[in-house]
Amino acid sequence: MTTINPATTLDVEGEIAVLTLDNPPVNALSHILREGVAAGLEAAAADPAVKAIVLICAGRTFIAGADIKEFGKPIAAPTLQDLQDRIEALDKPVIAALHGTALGGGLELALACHYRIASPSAKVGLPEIKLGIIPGAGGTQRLPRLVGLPRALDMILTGTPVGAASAVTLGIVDELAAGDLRAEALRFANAIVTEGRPLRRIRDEAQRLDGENVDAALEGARERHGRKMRGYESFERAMDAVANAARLPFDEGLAREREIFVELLGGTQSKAQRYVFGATRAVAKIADIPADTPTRKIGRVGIIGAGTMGGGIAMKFLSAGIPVTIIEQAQEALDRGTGTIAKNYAASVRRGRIRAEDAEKANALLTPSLEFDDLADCDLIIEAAFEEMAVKKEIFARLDAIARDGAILASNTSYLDIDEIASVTKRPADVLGMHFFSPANIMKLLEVVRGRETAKDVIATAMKIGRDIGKTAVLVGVCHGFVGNRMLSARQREANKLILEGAMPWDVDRVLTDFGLPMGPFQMADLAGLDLGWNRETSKGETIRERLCEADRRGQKTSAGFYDYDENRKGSPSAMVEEIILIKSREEGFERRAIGDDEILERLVYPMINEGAKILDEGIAQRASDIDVVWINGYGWPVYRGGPMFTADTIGPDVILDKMREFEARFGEDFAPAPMLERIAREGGSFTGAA
Ligand code: 3H9
Repeated sequence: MTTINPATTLDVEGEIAVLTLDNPPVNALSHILREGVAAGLEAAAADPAVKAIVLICAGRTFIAGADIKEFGKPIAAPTLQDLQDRIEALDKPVIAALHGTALGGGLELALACHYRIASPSAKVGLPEIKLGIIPGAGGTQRLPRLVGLPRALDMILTGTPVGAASAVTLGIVDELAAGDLRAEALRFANAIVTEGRPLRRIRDEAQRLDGENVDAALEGARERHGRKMRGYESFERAMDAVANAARLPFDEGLAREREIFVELLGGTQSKAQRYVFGATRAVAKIADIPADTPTRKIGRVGIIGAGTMGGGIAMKFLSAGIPVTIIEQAQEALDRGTGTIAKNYAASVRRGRIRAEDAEKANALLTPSLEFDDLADCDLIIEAAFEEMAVKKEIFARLDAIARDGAILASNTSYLDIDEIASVTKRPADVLGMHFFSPANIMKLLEVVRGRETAKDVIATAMKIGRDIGKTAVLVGVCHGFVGNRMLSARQREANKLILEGAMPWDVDRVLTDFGLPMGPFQMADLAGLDLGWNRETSKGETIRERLCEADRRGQKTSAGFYDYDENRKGSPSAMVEEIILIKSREEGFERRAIGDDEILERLVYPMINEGAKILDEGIAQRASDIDVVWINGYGWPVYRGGPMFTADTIGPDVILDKMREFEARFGEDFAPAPMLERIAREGGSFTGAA
């Protein structure tokens, strides 16, 4: 065995040279690896005894792509394209042996090889679009030559990898390895040599694209993926690049791809998306709780409350194979809750999202009960009852009496003080918040709320179990509304003022959806129901919302709220709502004025950023990027804008500060700048250090 460099070794077995790459954790194509591949290829090419070369990786995966950490820096030779050129110029076959995830530049390198063999569990894909770029090493040109335009568009526009078996069917991979990958790759390489198989160069295989209807393929892809990718610059650019595979000779298509790649890589969207990639991984790291902190075993979960929230939370655990005891106070509510869970699973089976036997397995793990005492054997108990402190306190006092020693007691409260809830127990170290977002079986975000006395292993366990059930868990501190809802309140306050001053709900919502959010505050309110916490008997009709409820406009469920809804739940502006707003405006003494889109956006977003600065200053969030992860995963902040704090950095903290001061002079203390915003603006710094 020859060591080529710390990341590369070369072995010759009979007539086959095996080049093994080892660059943990994911074999990213860093400079050291590129150098190793170049030198290894050269040595194998020069050795007359070698008839074929196998390219294989050590560790958990084949090359997972270019090294994201090298982006934005000058790329030192040899480049990935240099390596591909060398492989394609060789007169000995090169076989890529794939396992784990062969992604991005990793798959592109494999596509420049003459043959590919893969472990059955391997996945291959071009996920560049998720980083706001397109494949930059021939992926948009070689993949369509193998699989045709529609399929290549699907893979490149969604970034979703395909499994090895599909990759064989599609022609991306030549063979599945029946056993040990290295041994199988050697066998395959020997067969290629013995049979004298040709040196396949995908770049020369244009026949698949002959006669493809390019426009129809693009139109189809736009229909399938366009809505989800609204606002992403990389989408149309990726379509262009792939279309070039059919429209231009290989080298011209490759050159265009490169131009587009470089342009996108230098843009704000890609910067934001790459920042989010890092931010999403950073949330797991907690300053005073090392990664190796022991966690508690969670064998059974208890859930108090079988409403929409409790049921959704239960489904996440059941789907992960964790038994759940769910309790309610009345049989009817319990039946309704378990019925909804069963119905949701049935719908997922119908839509092909899960297999029938998995749904059955999940349903079988659910134990419904009316007995509080049945929670006694649970390791984690999540309270998802009515959002009122007295109710929570009563429940936690009862839990304290029956829960087993070491059980974790969590509240799903969205606003309330965890320390106050914990204070009614004799075990505040075992108490914390686990704030799920509705619908809990779908939304990715989980805010893990750390109380004053919460034990470190309790936090570590909650963060881990969150990840185990597929959530993005973010650690936050105690305050009214934690990170997400506290910032949302700042936005809501301004939205309510804007409609009194002169805007209409649909103006406000449109500005935010144009910005890239899935919906605005009034659409969101209609969806959640305007009567949350409203009571007809005690309603004083003081707010617009109360007046809408009194008019039985209680949101989407009554087909009327801030909007009128048709049978497809499509909302349209309502003359009645306009009237109600105009009356209320007059009563409050507002002289209505035209409010421009810029002002609407600044009035909604800047106070959120200001609140984010306070949250950071108070240590409620560990880092600015955690706030961004909350907003992306809990509220649909567009990834291509990187979250509110990254957005703040792209606008410029000084610009935001000036505007806040102007608004403060015009509209009062709601706009008083946070000390941290002032400090960062003064120092010319940034919140995230990444924009
Ligand atoms: C590209 O290839 C461009 C080309 O077309 C053109 C070039 C000219 N680089 O996710 P994990 C780190 S674009 C550097 O927790 P998992 C990651 O930050 C690239 N580092 O593990 C983390 O570090 P830390 C196209 C990377 O098992 C650690 O590895 N490729 C890279 O859950 C573990 O990661 C992609 O977009 C990278 N490329 O998932 C693939 N990838 O421990 C991106 C990961 O310090 N990667 N790291 O936080 C992934 O999708 C997942 O990481 C993967 C493993 C599925 C591979």
